[in-house]
Amino acid sequence: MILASSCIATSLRNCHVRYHRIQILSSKHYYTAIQFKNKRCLTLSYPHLNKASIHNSSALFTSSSDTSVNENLSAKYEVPQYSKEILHSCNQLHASILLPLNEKLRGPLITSHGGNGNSGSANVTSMPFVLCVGNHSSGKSSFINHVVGRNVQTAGVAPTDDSFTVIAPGPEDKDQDGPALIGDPDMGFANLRQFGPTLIHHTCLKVRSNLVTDNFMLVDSPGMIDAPGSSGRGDDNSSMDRGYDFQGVVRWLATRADVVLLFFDPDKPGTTGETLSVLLHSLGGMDHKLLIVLNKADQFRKIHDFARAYGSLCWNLSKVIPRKDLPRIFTMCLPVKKNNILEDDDKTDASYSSGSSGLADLHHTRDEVVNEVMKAPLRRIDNVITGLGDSVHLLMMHATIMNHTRKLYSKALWNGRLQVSGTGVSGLSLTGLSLYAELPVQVSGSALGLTVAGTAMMQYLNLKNLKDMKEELSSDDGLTKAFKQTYTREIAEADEFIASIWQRVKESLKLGISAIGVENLPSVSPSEFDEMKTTLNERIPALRRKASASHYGNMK
Ligand SMILES: Nc1nc2c(ncn2[C@@H]2O[C@H](COP(=O)(O)OP(=O)(O)O)[C@@H](O)[C@H]2O)c(=O)[nH]1
Ligand SMILES: [Mg+2]
Repeated sequence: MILASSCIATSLRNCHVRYHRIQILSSKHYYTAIQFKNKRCLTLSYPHLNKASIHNSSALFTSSSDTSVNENLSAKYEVPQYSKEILHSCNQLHASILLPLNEKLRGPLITSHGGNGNSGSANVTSMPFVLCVGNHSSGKSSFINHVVGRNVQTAGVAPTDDSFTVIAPGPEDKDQDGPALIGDPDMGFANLRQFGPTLIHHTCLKVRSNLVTDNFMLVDSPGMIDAPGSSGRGDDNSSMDRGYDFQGVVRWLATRADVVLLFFDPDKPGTTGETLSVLLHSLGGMDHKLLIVLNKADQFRKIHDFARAYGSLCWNLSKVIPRKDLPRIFTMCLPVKKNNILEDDDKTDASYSSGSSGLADLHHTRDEVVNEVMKAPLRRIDNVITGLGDSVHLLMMHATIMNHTRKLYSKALWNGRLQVSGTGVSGLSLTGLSLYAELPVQVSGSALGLTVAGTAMMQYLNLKNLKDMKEELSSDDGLTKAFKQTYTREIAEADEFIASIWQRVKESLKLGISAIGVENLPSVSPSEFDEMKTTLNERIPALRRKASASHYGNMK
């Protein structure tokens, strides 16, 4: 350890880094805390390092200088040029193909521009970001401080924070309140306005300089808690307990986030109803970017405690994740600081040497989670492409069913018109015939009268029929029927994907149809459908290929 410490110290000195002290946190894996002169701490871990390789540790700092330790860490995750092109293409496709059609059909996509100024996409914030949600006091704020390498958020056992805080890198420290954050047209949070003034006053922006992470933002959220009197089961009322739709806000943020962390802790391993409810209602369908974290695992003193907490968490998760295979739970802990000095090294040797090699594993898992978080900028490319595909699927189903509804209505309309005009024409022909045959004028008069009455009756019945049809077509049952008629094959094959898209589309479809009116539904041209199909079948796969690691490898 002394050897490792002195090697790193020499390396830092050679690179002119001004540090205050170096601590080796674990003897099994080399975890190193460097405290800089400005009191900031940086924890580095080298799980694959052994005593031989530690001699060569200077390689780790080859290009380090006072400012470049942080730069090197984040440069590792810098967004390459090709991904900027992909983001640009996605935004262009979104703006040129999807948004105009979505506007025309009152579709399910968000059209008001809350995105960054030049993206043209409302689903993109100005920078990638990581969302932290979970029980109160589960370590969300501490984790954020750990990742950014600065004490930005206040951490404490009592519920310390009731706001959504966006932590963004910037040239100098600056705090802004909710109205400034949401009013900023370039940040991409403008659409949060829809959740009302209470939410706006419960958000804030903290711009901080010298963060380890300078290419993505982090969003800290109010800790979840079952207030006395609330049902805790996430029904509509408890969702509004905070004065705004908490679950809706989490869903809004999670949809746009590049990584979502859901924190639990040993005290309340999943027993907070609000957390489970958020998992069910707000984080559904986000499995690809959701990491479930059981933090503060260093607090377990006995294996039984751990087993009970882990079992309880799995049991609770299984109630809201209806799958046989539960997602991975990242069991980890954070270095607890006292007087700004990292403290968990003595625990390592004292409490974990006796049989359980736990703490080193917990640290290792924490590093895995940090690694995933650091990949947020790279994940953004995949997320944006996924988001584009998702938007096309939603809009395509919306357009297909709306088109079908329009056709059903216009068929009934023309049938009715034909019947009315048929009645009129045949009545008039009979009248004409009676005149031609020089039948008594009373006969011709009655024929004419019957024609007028019959036509009027037909028209009345026709209008009534159309009115009933309009109501039926825009009702829940009518829309479900239209869905079944248009997606017969997929339903027969029990296509879960199509079923999930339908669940998401049906409410906005109903709203769209009633806003436009069944009689005014616009038609969707074959070329518009073709554009969507080409985007789905050719353009998006091409973007995926471009974004894939192998392609990146080829490009180099
Ligand atoms: N022992 C231990 N304490 C932790 C850990 N993470 C956070 N804490 C402590 O738990 C308390 C609550 O943490 P905080 O970050 O405020 O939780 P939040 O409410 O989820 O933001 C603080 O006193 C932290 O120091 C951990 O991994 N182990
Ligand atoms: Mg907090």
